[in-house]
Amino acid sequence: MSEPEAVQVFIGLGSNLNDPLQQLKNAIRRLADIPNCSGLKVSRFYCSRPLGPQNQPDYINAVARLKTTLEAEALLDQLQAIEQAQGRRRDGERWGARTLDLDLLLYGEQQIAIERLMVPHPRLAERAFVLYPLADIAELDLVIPSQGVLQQLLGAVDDKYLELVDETWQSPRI
Ligand code: A4P
Ligand code: MG
Repeated sequence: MSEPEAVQVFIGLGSNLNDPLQQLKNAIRRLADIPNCSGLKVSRFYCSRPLGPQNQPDYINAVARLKTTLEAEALLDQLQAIEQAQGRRRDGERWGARTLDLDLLLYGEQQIAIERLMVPHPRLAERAFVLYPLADIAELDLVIPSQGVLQQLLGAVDDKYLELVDETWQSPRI
């Protein structure tokens, strides 16, 4: 039987608790260990003002790219296990502070709308802290199904509260 073809996926990383930059670096190492994945590529790190409740620290955000033969839900299971391993608690207010949030932003060009998984991530196009790191590692003509083309979305988003983190860390290669 032939091998299933690998799909290019993009994952959004965010943290604003317990040393956010280190949280992201630890998460990237764990992403590199997910089975049936290759081609890890990681954006630069960005500091962003919280979207949602303002009484929480600023976030560090980044985006990672993987190629995987895992189904989308199996990949989400892996992402949620990494969130758990890094002390993520889900009893806070909506959009409240978190040690680690991993969002499956894009799974190839597939659109998925089930209760536990909406892909593309529904709020991707409005978020500079997603679009800018995505543009570090994706082609600008990347199509985001039902939302548009990356370059156009970048041109329309408000980037006032986004800053690049000065960082020379080398992410693992797989
Ligand atoms: N879920 C559905 N679709 C997805 C997907 N594409 N990827 C479900 C991951 N999970 C998805 O998520 C709630 C449920 O969404 C999960 O059970 C999953 O099955 P969660 O991680 O428990 O909660 P959440 O992240 O607080 O919810 P939500 O509404 O997804 O929030 P967002 O959109 O992730 O936003 N400000 C800055 N500056 N930077 C940030 O990174 N992040 C958020 C969270 C708010 N403000 C922020 C940032
Ligand atoms: Mg989330």
